[in-house]
Amino acid sequence: MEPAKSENSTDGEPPVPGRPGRPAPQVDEPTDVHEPWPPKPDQTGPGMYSPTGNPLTAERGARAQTGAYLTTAQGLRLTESDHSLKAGERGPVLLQDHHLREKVMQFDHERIPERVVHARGAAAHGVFRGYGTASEISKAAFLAADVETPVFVRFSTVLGSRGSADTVRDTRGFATKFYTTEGVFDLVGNNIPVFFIQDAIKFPDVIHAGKPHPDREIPQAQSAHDTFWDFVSLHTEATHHTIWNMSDRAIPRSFRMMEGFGVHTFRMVDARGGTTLVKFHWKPKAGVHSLLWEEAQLLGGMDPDFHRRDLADAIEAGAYPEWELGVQTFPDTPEQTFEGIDLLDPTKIVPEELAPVQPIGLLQLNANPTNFFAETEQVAFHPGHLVPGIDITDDPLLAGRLFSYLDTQISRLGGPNFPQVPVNRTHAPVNDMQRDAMHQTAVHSGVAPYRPNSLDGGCPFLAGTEDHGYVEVPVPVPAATKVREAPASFSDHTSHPRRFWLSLTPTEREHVVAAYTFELSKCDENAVKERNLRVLADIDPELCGQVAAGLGLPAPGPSGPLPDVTPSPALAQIKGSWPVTGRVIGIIADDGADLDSVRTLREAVLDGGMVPLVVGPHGGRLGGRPGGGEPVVVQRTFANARSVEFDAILLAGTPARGDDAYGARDAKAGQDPAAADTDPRLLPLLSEAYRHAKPLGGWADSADLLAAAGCPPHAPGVIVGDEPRAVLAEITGLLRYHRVWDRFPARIATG
Ligand code: HDE
Repeated sequence: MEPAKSENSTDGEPPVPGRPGRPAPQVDEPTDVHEPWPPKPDQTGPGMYSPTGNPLTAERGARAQTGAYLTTAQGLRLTESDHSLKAGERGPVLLQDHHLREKVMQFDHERIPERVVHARGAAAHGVFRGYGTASEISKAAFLAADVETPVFVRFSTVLGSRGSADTVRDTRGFATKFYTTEGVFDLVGNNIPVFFIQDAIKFPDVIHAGKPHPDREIPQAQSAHDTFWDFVSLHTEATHHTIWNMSDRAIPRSFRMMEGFGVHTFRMVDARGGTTLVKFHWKPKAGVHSLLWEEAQLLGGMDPDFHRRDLADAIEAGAYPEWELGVQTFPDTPEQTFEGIDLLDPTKIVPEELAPVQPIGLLQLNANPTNFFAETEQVAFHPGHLVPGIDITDDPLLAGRLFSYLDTQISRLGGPNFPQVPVNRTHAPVNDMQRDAMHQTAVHSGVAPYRPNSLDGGCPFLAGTEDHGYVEVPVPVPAATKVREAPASFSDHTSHPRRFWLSLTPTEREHVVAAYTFELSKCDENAVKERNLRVLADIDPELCGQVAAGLGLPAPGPSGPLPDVTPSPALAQIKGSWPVTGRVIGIIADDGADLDSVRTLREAVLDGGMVPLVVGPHGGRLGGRPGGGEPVVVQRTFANARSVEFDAILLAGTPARGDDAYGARDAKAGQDPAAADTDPRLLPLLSEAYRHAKPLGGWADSADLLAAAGCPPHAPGVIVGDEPRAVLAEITGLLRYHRVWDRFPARIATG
């Protein structure tokens, strides 16, 4: 039935400037007033997901937006929604206003408890394709060659609340839900391969120490405070994870440029029942890259959603992020050690040089969530969601997690029926005989939800292994006495952090020193600083000495001989060259620039799989004068752009000075006279990018502006040429190394 003429189409009604979820209007505002749109396909209910991750089919009967009219939750069409029902225009509001009560009641309960850890996150749908290389060691169906499995991946920070900034120094969560044909498999990992503690019973302690202080609830999303450093210095098994957190790994450039790790050792089971111990690794195709600390801090203020935006923008632009899943494999011996490293200790790694990571499949993220709450917030991961071919080990940290992740959903998602939330639903058939409970949405039929039964013909039936039934590996449990103790190997807390330190390049080590110095300087208690220096002294005297110097405290000596370890070059980040897909290029131009070349360049950047952002002196469009060719749309202005948004910056000449532009005069005060002919708002933008070792390029008369900003045209990574495409080609070549590392000549990476 055609909807009746809407109130929106009444003459004199204010114009409707486009609607959420509709294509942006192609005309300048105000837009034409129009009839209500029919519902979009994805407004008919929570969707299932196709192997490519896109919302595909609507579930019949699911309740969501299913009509053009505004209704109550009961489907009653409403004629008015802006005023409460009152006894006269100025009279009291009537309790009988069912619409007001329903609307406010729903609103009062819109929030659910945020996750106790990993509250802040961003997610995407995608697809995983098995290479088949794992099939010799695991019978998991989704690992077989060319099998495509839909996935949902959520990235997160650990300590901050839901509204905290993305670029804080913290571990990042990397949790993947594989909707396999044999049930859901969750790989709930982090971007750091080790953890602070070896036993789950310490988890509340480490998190209480890291979270804001309970009296004032500050600081937010930080480890730079007394309680964190108090705990980690008293509990030195945290040292390895802590040094990773003080490295650049804890301030990633992008979720797309992080490694992921399963942390614990898992057990794979082949079709004949043979077992292999494995550690999972996600390797980003874009390489592992980080922000500089100053960038991370600036972004925390100017774009607290930087990582969330980056992920969504890249996917929307078609620059789909990819990771290879790999495994390190170890023989499943009774000792469960490899080259002397205890595989059950989650504070230890096995260097890749000793056990190479073998690729077993490819993950691609290719669709953004349709609704943040329904998907990203309500997704519930659990390390105990396993499939045939993958089993757990006796890592005591993992054991506690197997309890925690189910338990936490009871208060977070309000009961045990969270597997029915669309994003949590398995794509395999479910016949579980679970019934009732809060938020039950299924209508189960039959009278015999128990086993054995005869009334339902004995159905559902138990599966054999040949029917993909899950069988725990019959691992022998040694005769033992109950104790609250850890094995002796768990007490080595220094050799692995020392290996990490020794494996970094000089530039990365300098960042580690700066991070420790910054964080410890934020502690008020001298005793806490001094105890941490003693921990550092047992890792490396140089590290300890430099941090102590920064704190203005004496450097203690090591408590004993330093462990003799071999560095693992695989741990360093500054090495190799990488694809530039999804990198963001700022193009600075003004109305007088050669806009044809700006347009050509924009296209070239897009063709290279990167994202161009035109930065102009004002919003709207550049050019558009008669005979001046097509105008160019501006995405950022000189007043609102900061260098931290860009991986590289290009200049289409030197923009004219905007004396009368907003803010220009203030910014100019105190500038070098050499800068007099340039727009002063660009100087900090360029000098900041230069300081952060980003490639800078330009053509036309851009050398003037670069020089004024302190970026000499012949300095490393500053490219000035005549032909924009040639300049772009050189800049792209530099971007493959992430930064122009030569700008730190004293600290050039040797690793
Ligand atoms: Fe978690 N962790 N964790 N964790 N964890 C949670 O589960 C917990 C640990 C990790 O995007 C919680 O649903 C305990 C290691 C990620 O939804 C909670 C212990 C690793 C996420 C929980 C650990 C992780 C969580 C909070 C020590 C890396 C976010 C909400 C025994 C291998 C998942 C929730 C998402 C979330 C408990 C240690 C990764 C409370 C008890 C080690 C990526 O259940």
